[in-house]
Amino acid sequence: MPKSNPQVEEPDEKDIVVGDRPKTWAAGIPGVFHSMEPALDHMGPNRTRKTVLAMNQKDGFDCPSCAWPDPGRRKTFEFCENGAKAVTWEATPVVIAPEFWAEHSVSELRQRSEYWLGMQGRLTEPVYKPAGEDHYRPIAWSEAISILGDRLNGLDSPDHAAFYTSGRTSNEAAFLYQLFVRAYGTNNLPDCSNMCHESSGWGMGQTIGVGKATVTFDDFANADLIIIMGQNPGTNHPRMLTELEACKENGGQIVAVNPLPEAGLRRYKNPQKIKGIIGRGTELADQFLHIRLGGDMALLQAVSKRVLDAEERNPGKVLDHDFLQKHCEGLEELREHLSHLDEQAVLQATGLASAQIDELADRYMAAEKVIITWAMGITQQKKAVSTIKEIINLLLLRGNMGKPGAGASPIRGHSNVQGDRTMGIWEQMPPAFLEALGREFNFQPPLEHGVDAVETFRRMRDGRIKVFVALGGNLVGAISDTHVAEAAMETTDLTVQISTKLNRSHTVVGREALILPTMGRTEIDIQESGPQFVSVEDTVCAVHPSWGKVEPVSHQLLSEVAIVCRIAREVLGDGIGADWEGFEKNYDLIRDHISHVVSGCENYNERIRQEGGFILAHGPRDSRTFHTPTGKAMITVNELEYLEQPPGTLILQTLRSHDQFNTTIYGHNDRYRGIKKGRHVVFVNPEDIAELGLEDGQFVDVRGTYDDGVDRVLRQFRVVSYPTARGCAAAYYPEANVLVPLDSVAEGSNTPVSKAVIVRLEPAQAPSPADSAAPGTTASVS
Ligand SMILES: Nc1nc2c(c(=O)[nH]1)N[C@H]1C(S)=C(S)[C@@H](COP(=O)(O)OP(=O)(O)OC[C@H]3O[C@@H](n4cnc5c(=O)[nH]c(N)nc54)[C@H](O)[C@@H]3O)O[C@H]1N2
Ligand SMILES: Nc1nc2c(c(=O)[nH]1)N[C@H]1C(S)=C(S)[C@@H](COP(=O)(O)OP(=O)(O)OC[C@H]3O[C@@H](n4cnc5c(=O)[nH]c(N)nc54)[C@H](O)[C@@H]3O)O[C@H]1N2
Ligand code: SF4
Ligand SMILES: [Mo]
Repeated sequence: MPKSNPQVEEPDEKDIVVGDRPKTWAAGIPGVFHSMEPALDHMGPNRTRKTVLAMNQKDGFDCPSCAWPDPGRRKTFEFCENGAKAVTWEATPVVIAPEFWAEHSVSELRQRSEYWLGMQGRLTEPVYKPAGEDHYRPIAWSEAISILGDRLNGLDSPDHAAFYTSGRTSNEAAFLYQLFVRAYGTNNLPDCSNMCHESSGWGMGQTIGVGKATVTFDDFANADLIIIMGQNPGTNHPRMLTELEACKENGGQIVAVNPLPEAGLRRYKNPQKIKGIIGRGTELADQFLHIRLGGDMALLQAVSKRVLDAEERNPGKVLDHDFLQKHCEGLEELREHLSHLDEQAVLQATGLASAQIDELADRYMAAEKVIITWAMGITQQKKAVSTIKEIINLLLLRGNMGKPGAGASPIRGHSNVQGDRTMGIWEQMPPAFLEALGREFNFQPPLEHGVDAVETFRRMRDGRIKVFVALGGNLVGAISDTHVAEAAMETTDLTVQISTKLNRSHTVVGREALILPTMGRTEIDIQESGPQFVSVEDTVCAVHPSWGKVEPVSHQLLSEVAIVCRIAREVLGDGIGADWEGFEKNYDLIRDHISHVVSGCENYNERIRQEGGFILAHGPRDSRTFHTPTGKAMITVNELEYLEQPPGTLILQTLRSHDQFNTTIYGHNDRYRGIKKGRHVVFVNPEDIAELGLEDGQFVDVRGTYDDGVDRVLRQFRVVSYPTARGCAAAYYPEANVLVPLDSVAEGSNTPVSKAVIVRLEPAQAPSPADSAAPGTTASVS
């Protein structure tokens, strides 16, 4: 039964408790116990049982949190602590009551934190904020859809609208959404991937022809060596630890490359095993490289150089000549380029010692099957695309691609972000896809590329985007340069959010605004032809069905598919050959079209119903086939560049705590890093604290140094002495987004550089009245 808004208490940041830091192990009993607490609090045992037992099971729903895959053989509990948090956050019976909208103005909601907004419960009815008013009010679905249709059809050009997607959206909804947007006339389809693994897509696409992992689930347990770069699996992909443990048990080794000694990279207490419950668990990392932020490109080049030098000393013994000759090109150019690599520059860039790099190179050369995994520590850097190309270089040298236990593995974030791309959510889909789409639905899709996430805000700023529609997510909360982005969003005429719960993007709006509430993945979706399932793709290209299991929290909710169909009918009428009414009634009809349009998804309805779904074909992984212009994998030459750091500054990365999913804040603890009851902290190496004349626990203002006339400051953050690499610092996203300039983006992918902001720490000053914009993120634009 629905319950209404709880009294939500927010901690006073002054009461932060800083305990042991960091923890030396992840998961185990406290992890599982901790995972059950919020569920039992809100949902009661029945709903908890229905959700938790169905999660990641073959006849259940896909965990809506991260994109880590499921094993072929499932256990009774196939989830982790953070999966449980995501599911209970969504399946909560707490709902926003109709009176809420009269009680709270938009300006007042804007003063609330993400935590408070999310804790208000599920959205259940469409609401509308008319121009000139400061309150949303409930309206009928038909009225909401007709307002949106009217505004879209009233624009001078379809390119004056942008249509965002976040990565929880199902394949079916994503496919229809991009079809609608293209039939409406634009490729303006920014998505969360633009801020996430976009750099991986480019780095891999340009070298091996596919932007997706070249490994399968089973490869992790069978690798001789897994190198984990710029990723914190203990928090962000927790069940990956089980596969890392399996790798160790099979005699494999693990190397972690990270400026922070993250708990999940050190030791793992597997809650499904006795030794994880009462023992010390499994030591994970055999080698830990405490790298300086942004130093990975230099490290990779230095390892490749050592591999090439070893080959020179032992001709024929080190490189995989057969593989290189048959499948790659560019080896000589790389050899020539790296022969000039400046070791001093490498040491400066990485903060490492030569002996540490030697050790990594020796491990790499001793292993026959190597996987390199990575996430945001690599992709959100200025040189991200080149760094990923260097990962590919290193793997290719010894043929670590297209064989069991080896490969390149970007680990995706949102549970279906990869599937959404497969379905055409991209502002730059290739002509072959657009042609197939046009043929199937009898229209001419626009060919000109659309805007990505950063470009959306630039165009808003210039008055060129007037209507903004979001299928999930929280774009103003997630994008860089909060204040610049929010000011841009407020120039629009209409903002529309299709959401499960409230977040900051519902409070920073255009002249008019709509919120359209939607069902989540945990909920049973019944349409005219009967119960429906949707499908998703995980980080290793496994596509499978997802069946909701609990009663929807309100009968007024529509599924994402239904919402997209109704908008499309309103805007397009019978304009293209698409049966929008039929799609809403029976999702099989959508999948029939997916079969015809999306390459690799032939016979989709049949294959998705096979037990466990199916794995998408992948040239490099399956047959060492490379869809590049030359038909070979490209070994590339990339000019080394690393961060210059003026004296007195630190390089700041923005990252996730253990109690959040992106902009969703579940709680205020970061257990593995020893932080309780607060988020306004900046982690700094003790030697840097001393050198800067600061003290552990002191309050500081964190000031960006980017020189474009905007003063970017985070006020009143507490310095926490922490073993991060020298010269580096860390603070939580999304609060620290105020410091990341909109124009500071990765070369070639346009992804915000969220992991390398040059900052100064100054003793804290009292906040000024101009600092009122985002709660908890007092910063000002001058
Ligand atoms: N519980 C939970 N799970 C999640 C999410 C969540 O918010 N919460 N988010 C999901 C999403 S969308 C994504 S994209 C993933 C994100 O997963 P991660 O990429 O693991 O997330 P971050 O917290 O951004 O952590 C970045 C890691 O990279 C390291 N790092 C930063 N800069 C560098 C660098 O220059 N070099 C190296 N070698 N390391 C560096 C940081 O110290 C940190 O350990 O997680 C997904 N899963
Ligand atoms: N500084 C900094 N900025 C970053 C990052 C960083 O590391 N540092 N990381 C970047 C990354 S990797 C990413 S992926 C982006 C994330 O950007 P987004 O994907 O835009 O943000 P989320 O916080 O995941 O979105 C959460 C909201 O989605 C809605 N939602 C949840 N489930 C559903 C659903 O099933 N359907 C619908 N329609 N809505 C739903 C809820 O309203 C919820 O409030 O942020 C990026 N921003
Ligand atoms: S590892 Fe990721 S997908 Fe798997 S249960 Fe945990 S949060 Fe969910
Ligand atoms: Mo992400």
